[in-house]
Amino acid sequence: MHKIFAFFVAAVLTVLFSVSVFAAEIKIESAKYTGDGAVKVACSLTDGGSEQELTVIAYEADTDLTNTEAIKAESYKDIIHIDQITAEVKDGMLEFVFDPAAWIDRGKTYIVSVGGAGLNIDKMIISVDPDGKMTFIIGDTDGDDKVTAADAAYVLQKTLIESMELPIQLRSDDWFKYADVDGDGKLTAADAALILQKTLLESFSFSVQ
Ligand SMILES: [Ca+2]
Ligand SMILES: [Ca+2]
Repeated sequence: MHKIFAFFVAAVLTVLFSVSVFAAEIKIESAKYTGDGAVKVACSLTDGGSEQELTVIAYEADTDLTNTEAIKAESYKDIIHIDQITAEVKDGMLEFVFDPAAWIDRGKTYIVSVGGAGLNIDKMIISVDPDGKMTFIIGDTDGDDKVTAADAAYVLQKTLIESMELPIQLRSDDWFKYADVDGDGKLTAADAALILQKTLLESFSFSVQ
């Protein structure tokens, strides 16, 4: 009986161990050039301990693609940074700053890739400058290159809680033009309604487009 119990405990521990090793998911929430040569990255992490070993690679994207295409494309040019760091995890979030060895040019597209043992890999465009190549679709307030009901929900939330930051705010200083889809200079429920309309009717176009 004890043997069966011991086997059962071992089996449960094995499952728990493999879940804890492989279940942690990292997601880059923002990756932004600080203006003084460094890049600041914030990530959310599930199942993390108090610190996490990370592998960080940043590279110049190869082509003239959209943000999503550039991230999907495996081909890239010069690696501008490669590093292994230990980041402190607090409330499921971690932040780190790195200084790319190579100069970051405003006219190019850069991608930061973060991963580690037992972690998935997540990638994001580094926002170098609003005048640079990084652009989003009008109405895409979470910056995933698609206009969905989630974008409308974010706008509605921001009209209710002004201090709330839209995901696009973390990625572009030029965020307002993507959110104020009726172009009246204010962010209101009307903008959210129009974004929702766009998700229902593909042919619908915003007045600012
Ligand atoms: Ca979106
Ligand atoms: Ca508006």
